[in-house]
Amino acid sequence: MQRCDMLGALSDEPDRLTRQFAGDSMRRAHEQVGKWMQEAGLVVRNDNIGNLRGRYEGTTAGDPTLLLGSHLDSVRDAGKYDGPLGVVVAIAAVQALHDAKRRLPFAIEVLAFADEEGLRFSSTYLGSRAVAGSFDFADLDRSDAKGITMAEAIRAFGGDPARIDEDRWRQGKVLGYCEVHIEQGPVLEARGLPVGVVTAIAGQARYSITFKGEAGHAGTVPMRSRRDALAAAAEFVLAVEADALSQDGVVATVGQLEVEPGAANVVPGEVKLTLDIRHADDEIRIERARRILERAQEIGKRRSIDVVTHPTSENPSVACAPRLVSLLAKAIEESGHPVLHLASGAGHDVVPMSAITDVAMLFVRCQGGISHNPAESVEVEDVGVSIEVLTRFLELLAKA
Ligand code: HGY
Ligand code: MN
Ligand code: MN
Repeated sequence: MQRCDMLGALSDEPDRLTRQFAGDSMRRAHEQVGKWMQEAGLVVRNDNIGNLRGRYEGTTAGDPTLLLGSHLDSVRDAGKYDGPLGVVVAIAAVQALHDAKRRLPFAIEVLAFADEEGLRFSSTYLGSRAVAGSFDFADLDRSDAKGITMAEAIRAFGGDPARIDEDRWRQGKVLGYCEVHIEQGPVLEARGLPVGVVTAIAGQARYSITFKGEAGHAGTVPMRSRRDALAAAAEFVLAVEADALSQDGVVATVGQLEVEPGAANVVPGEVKLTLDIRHADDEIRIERARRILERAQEIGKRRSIDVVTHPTSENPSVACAPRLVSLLAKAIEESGHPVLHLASGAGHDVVPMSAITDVAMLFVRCQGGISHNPAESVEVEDVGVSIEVLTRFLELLAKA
């Protein structure tokens, strides 16, 4: 808990927790987590994209590897457990082996991923994509809000964009990737359970949509002849909400909206907004996205507003591996807790990692299901259960 508090104080902004990819606070987080990794007997290295990796060898060289970890980057004004909890719990499980001078019949690599949230470059999973070999090199040309390209940011951080391909996993057989993460939802709390096993991760697609109207004088342009970009965007935001409410299991969010020129006495000429749409079933998600984007065009046409849609990321839904899910479930039973299987609406680094290995997740109860919000919180007892379950999971895997 103290470690999450310490990481929660490492921010790019003075009065709230925002830790972006390849920024100064990420560098300080690496220094801190690197120390904890070394104390736990992990051999630490930074890779080219900016992940922090710690390796704990197995009994025999050439043993397969179990991957653990989560992400160290955050959203804006974040809670302090989304990501870091999974990293510190993984380190704690290895620390227990190290303290007992024990090695397992597999190596363990703890991956502290560089960019799960995509805050800085509207990307997703930069760090885990680099490890999984699905990094999109075109992303290196993306610029952040200050006009710094991803390639420049990586170099400034001490990484090397030209060698990201070397981050791809090449160290032999992988037994799986298992991530501990707060649930970020209300289910465990509603059921009175400390932890749960994840069955699948919902697919998600994100878009940047621009509404181009005509700026004008707020006092003189008659209402009927306006091409008000914000009025069109506002109608769209409500249409998104209505459409998502009409289909079970769909969640759709307009999280960012920028108005230009943004003056009280100017009819808005242009609005740029984001759309995030998700569903456990990819077919349904794709169909809803098509309908919602069609609505944007309809609204634009009726209001003589140009609507330009630009997909920024898309990730399919991913099923966790039954073999690992049942080992996690057994570990929970052995810890004396009922087993609940639940799906994840939130995306996680297991999504790209599922391309190279079996994946599994252990969810930890969080108060009110609140996340992506500084009020995010967990109980120390539940964190204790998650460390015990992960430790038992390692033992079960060693015997499997
Ligand atoms: O948005 C998500 O699902 C994750 O927190 N990046
Ligand atoms: Mn997360
Ligand atoms: Mn998150």
